[in-house]
Amino acid sequence: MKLDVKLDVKLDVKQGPYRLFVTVRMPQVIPGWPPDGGRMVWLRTKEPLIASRPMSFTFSVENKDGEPAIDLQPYLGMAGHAEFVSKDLSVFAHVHPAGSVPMAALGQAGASNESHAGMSMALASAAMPAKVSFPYGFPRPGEYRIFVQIKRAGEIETGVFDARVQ
Ligand SMILES: [Cu+2]
Repeated sequence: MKLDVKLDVKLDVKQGPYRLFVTVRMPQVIPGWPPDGGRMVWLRTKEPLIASRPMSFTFSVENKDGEPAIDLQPYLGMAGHAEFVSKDLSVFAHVHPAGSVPMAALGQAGASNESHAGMSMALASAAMPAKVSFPYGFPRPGEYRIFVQIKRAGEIETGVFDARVQ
């Protein structure tokens, strides 16, 4: 699905770089998009989110039947990209998953040694995992929004999640 968003914005601002955030509200599931009408789920425990503590944020990508999606692809060389943004926009963190995408998933043939080559062969037929985890620690309490971007079957999918941090 392609979404055309046109903005007509008049700003009375001083010279300098600005960052414009646009929130587009869409239903959780759009028929035909993502490819099979799946969704992204934040796998979080009931534990509260505490500021100044390193945490891991794991998101699961499901197909329309609620099963792990098998069509994930690397997006800009990563399994996913996440932005952690505070409501007052004073915090903006772009985070990548811990660890790296399997070499085979990145399509990097020609490994430098034999064991690597064997591993790549074994992984070549394996799909990207349907879960992606990001390490992050909120700098201070407050309301945050988490944007998670992954690629499925050639389409970029963005999950949006709200977080209240204590
Ligand atoms: Cu990124």
